[in-house]
Amino acid sequence: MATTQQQQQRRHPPAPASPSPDSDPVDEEIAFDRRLPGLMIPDLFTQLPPVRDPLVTATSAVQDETVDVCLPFLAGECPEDFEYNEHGVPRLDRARHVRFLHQCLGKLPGRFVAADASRPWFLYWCLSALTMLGEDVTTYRESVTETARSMQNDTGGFGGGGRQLSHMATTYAVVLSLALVGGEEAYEVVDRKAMWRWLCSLKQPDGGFQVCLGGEEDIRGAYCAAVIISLLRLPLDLTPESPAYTGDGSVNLFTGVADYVRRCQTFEGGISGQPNAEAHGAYAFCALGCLALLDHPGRSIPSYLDVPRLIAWLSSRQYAPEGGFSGRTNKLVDGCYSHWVGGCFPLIEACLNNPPSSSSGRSGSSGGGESSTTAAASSAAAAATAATTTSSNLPPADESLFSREGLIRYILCCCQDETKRGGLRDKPGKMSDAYHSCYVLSGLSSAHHQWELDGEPEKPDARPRSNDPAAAAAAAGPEGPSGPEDAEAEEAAVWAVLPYLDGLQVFDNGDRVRPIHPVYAIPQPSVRAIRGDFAEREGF
Ligand code: FPP
Ligand code: K
Repeated sequence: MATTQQQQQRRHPPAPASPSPDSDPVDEEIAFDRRLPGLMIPDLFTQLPPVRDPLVTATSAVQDETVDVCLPFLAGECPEDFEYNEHGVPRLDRARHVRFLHQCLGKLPGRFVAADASRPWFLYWCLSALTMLGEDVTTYRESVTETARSMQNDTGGFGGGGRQLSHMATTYAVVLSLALVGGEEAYEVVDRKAMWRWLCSLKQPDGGFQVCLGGEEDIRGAYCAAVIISLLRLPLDLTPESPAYTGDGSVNLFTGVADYVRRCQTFEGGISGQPNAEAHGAYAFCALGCLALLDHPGRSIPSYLDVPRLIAWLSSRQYAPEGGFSGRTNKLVDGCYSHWVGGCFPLIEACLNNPPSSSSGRSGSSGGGESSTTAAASSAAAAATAATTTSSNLPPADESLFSREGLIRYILCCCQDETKRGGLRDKPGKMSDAYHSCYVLSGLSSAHHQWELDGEPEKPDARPRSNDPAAAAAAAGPEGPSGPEDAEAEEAAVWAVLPYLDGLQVFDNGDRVRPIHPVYAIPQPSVRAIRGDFAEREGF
């Protein structure tokens, strides 16, 4: 543990001496922590920021406490059985995390009765985390398929368990879980026609979605609906029973969604759950994911959001010395925001670096790529992109828009449970759980990879672009590299992934986790498989 003197030193770092004319400029720039010989850890991650607000409040006090619990982990000082590399970064403890996650999929202790309605979430969190760790989750196919079946309602959608009301979040979690275990028997559980009717009943005249019948309308509803519609390739037409139905074919499931998302951007630049509420990182991810499904994200994101202000807000979520992200202004870092906030950056980077070619407009289909596109769908898609700002109007992201090193340090140093228990967590002192394991690893995956967008699916360069075949294979996962034959011509954008190789790599090569699709948050091959399966079906 850090001594009190060391902690004092950190709290009041000595004022940097003004550089003497003959001092080495390189030395000034890279000031490694000299108190821990052998470990190369920049001061940024071992000291308090040089500028501090002297006003002490409840908020600043908990922030200081958080830094105090994180610093020893970041400085390579504890716990003793963490094996730190020369950068002061511990290994990813795969074996323990895998064991923890398998346990979470088994029988849980009685106190988990409070989480009964979240059972679909436990499936998704564990299956997704295991997949990112390289585990084969098809062994769960049968049990997940049967569990999902028991959660489905005849009136469409999935509840948190048998005889529970269908909810957008539990339905999203079940659909993703079925996609993760994969296979026709899993996909076939979904009653797509009932699902479509149920989604229509949740669609609101202002463009958004309620999360359940008579429930609240928020941006989670919009994102979950877009993911479900896209993965299951549901038609966009509205049923006459839908609250948003107009009768003249001018409105469909995607109409007004982008505008609803626009209304959720706040004065801070971040995104709130509903218009006129507080910006929160979880909703920023929902906003970007949702827009990315409505059209090529290089068009839809800059058309509906003030991207520079959003980037400023997202960047302000990353703290030093912790390196991790907070969910909102004046709150604490939490490992789960590695995904909710960290997962926004690859999406934005891809948009800025691969703007859609101005000539290639929409091909007339929904961005969700649904196959039975109707005239209404096309007109909604056109309406969704009526304002056509593209990312070509914004400067490219020449460098990473966030500190990948900082996030990786926070995750590997502070978010791994250091006991035999395993699993990943919010911050030191908190218990690991399935939710944090999933989203900490999702964030790690975002830090480990970079995504590129190709708006013209027919082009033969949709495969991972890398001169290093091993790196390309690693990025593609065990299913092998994605060839152009996988590109779905009706998708608004084709995503390609590369391992992120720029800058200093502080983690060990074997610790790179599998990539997940930046929008669906499951591996790209799983997305292709389920969408490919439903593409072949006529109607329902
Ligand atoms: C604040 O919690 C948290 C929120 C306001 C939103 C949380 C929502 C999600 C994590 C996921 C939504 C997305 C989908 C797809 C369902 P807090 O006050 O405990 O935490 P904080 O202090 O870090 O803000
Ligand atoms: K929290």
